[in-house]
Amino acid sequence: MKKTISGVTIECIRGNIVEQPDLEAIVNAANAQLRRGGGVAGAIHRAAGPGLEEECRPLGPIEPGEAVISGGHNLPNGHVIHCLGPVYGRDKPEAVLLARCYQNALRLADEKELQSVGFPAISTGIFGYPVEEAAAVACRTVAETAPSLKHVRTVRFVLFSEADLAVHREALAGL
Ligand code: AR6
Repeated sequence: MKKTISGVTIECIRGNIVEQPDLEAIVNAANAQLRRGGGVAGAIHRAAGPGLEEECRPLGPIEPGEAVISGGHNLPNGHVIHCLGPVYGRDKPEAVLLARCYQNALRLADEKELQSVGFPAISTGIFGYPVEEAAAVACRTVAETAPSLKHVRTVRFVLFSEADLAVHREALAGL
């Protein structure tokens, strides 16, 4: 499933965020301290090696909606963009903070003149954001940000489950 908006191709696939070697940057669903953690963060730190945590330590803590960029270390991707998503029911307004993650991540990628970025479904795991709501925010925000991007040409949503893929496909189709 692909859609091109203002020259930016937005696609949804089922897969693992750490197995996207053709992307210049992948996005981490991070914790405030930018430490290893579980879920996406655990997978990224495991694949990247200890150098990633070392590089990230002085960049944190970050606030919900914020994003910072680091190298990819042992990952096939040159860069990792670490976003702190909102904890659903605690960090409000959730939709604004989640949208800010996508905006800030895309802005950082564009500033680095990167052409391709992969996102997991930020906040929809341990942070408890319902995936239908999160997918709508994610797709809408990428589409709204697309016209301002000068370098980013591919945005890939990488979903872990078939169910999450279906939800994102629907959100993308509905744009
Ligand atoms: N590739 C793609 N998606 C994945 C992967 C993977 N390897 N692993 C999990 N997912 P989560 P959050 C999916 O919990 O809700 C961490 O401990 C997962 O099924 O990683 O933002 C951090 O340290 C879910 O749909 O992120 C933070 O403390 C989505 O990715 C906290 O969790 C996000 O799940 C962040 O929680």
